[in-house]
Amino acid sequence: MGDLEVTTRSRPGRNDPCWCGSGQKYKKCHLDADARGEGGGPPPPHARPALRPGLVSPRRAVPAAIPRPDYAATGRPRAQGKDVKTAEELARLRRACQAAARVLRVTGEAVRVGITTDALDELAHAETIRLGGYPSPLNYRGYPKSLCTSVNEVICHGIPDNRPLEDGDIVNLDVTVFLDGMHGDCSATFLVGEVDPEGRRLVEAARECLAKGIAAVRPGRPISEIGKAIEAHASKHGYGVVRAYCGHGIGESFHTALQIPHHHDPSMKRLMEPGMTFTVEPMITEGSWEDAIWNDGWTAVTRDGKRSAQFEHTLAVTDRGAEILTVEG
Ligand code: EYL
Ligand code: CO
Repeated sequence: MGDLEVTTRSRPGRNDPCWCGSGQKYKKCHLDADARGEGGGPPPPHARPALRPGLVSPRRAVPAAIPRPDYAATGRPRAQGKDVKTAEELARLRRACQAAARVLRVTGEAVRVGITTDALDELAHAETIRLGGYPSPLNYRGYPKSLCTSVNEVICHGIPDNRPLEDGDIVNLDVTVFLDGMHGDCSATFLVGEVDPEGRRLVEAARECLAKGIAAVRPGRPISEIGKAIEAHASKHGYGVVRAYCGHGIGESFHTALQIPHHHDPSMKRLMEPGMTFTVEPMITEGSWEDAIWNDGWTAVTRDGKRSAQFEHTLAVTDRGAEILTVEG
C-alpha cells in the first residue's frame, strides 16, 4: 500500500472546524458521531461511527485505443449537447446505457463484507474498458476515480478508497459509461452482509421512489411532476429527499443544462418532450435532506449523519411515457 495517497485527517479540537468540511465547529458536527465509534459509553441503538476518508489509490489508466470524452485530458467538459435526441442519437445512447447497466450488475455482484471500495472501482474500470467504453467519472471536473461508492451517510460522489465494506453497511455504486459518443448513467444501492430492518426499509423506499419518478414521466407534463411523485412517496415513509443534487439531461455530454429536481419544485414548468433524455436519481434520507461536503471537495454526506440510499436510471421520454435505457441488452 506504499503507493497510496494519504487523505486521512487526525481528529480536530472541539472548537476547530469539523474534518468533514461542513464549516461547523467539530463539537457541533461530528464529535458525538466520532465518539460513538470510540467506545465512550454504551452506544445508542444502531449507532455507527461516522465514516472517515480513507486512502485513495493512484489514477487508473485507460488504453489509448478507447475513445474519450472531451474532458478526459483537461477535467473540463466543453460540449453541451441538445436535450432532445434524434433516433440515431437514441440508438447510440441505448448502447452506452446498456453497457453501464452491465458494469453496474457485474460490480454489484462483487459487493461483500471485506471488499474495499477501491477493488470495486478496479472492477468497474476493467469491465467498462472490456466493453470498449471510457469510465465517464474519471477526471470529470477532476474526479479521481471511475466509480462513485457512497457508503451509509454518504449521499453521493463517495471516492473509492481502501476501506473494506463492513457487515451492515449500505453502499451505492454509481456507474457512467462513455460509449459510441454517448454517456449512460445508472446506480443502485447494495446491502453488505446483514443490514438492520431500518436500513433495508430505507433502501426499498429509495428503489420505490425511483419507480414513482419514472412512472410520472409523460410528454406534455411539467418536469416538476417527477419530483412531486418522488417526494410524496418519501414523505409517506417519513424520509427526506436531497435537494442539492438533481437528475440531469444526458447524451453527448455527461450533464446538459436540463435539471430534474427530486423534490417538488413547482418552478420547474418546462414540459417533457418525446426524445428528451435525462437521469432520475433520487437520494432518500433516513433523517433530514440537508447535505454537507467533506473537505476532500467531492464526498456529499447528510448533515445529521443518518443514512442515504439512491437508485438511478437514464431515461428517454417516449410518446406514451418513459423508456428505461439503462437495462442490459
Ligand atoms: C464527478 C464532479 C463533484 C457524477 C455524477 C462522478 C463529483 C463531484 C464534481 C454527477 C455529477 C459521478 O453519476 C453522476 N450522477 O448520477 N458528477 C459526477 N462525478 C464529480
Ligand atoms: Co450517476
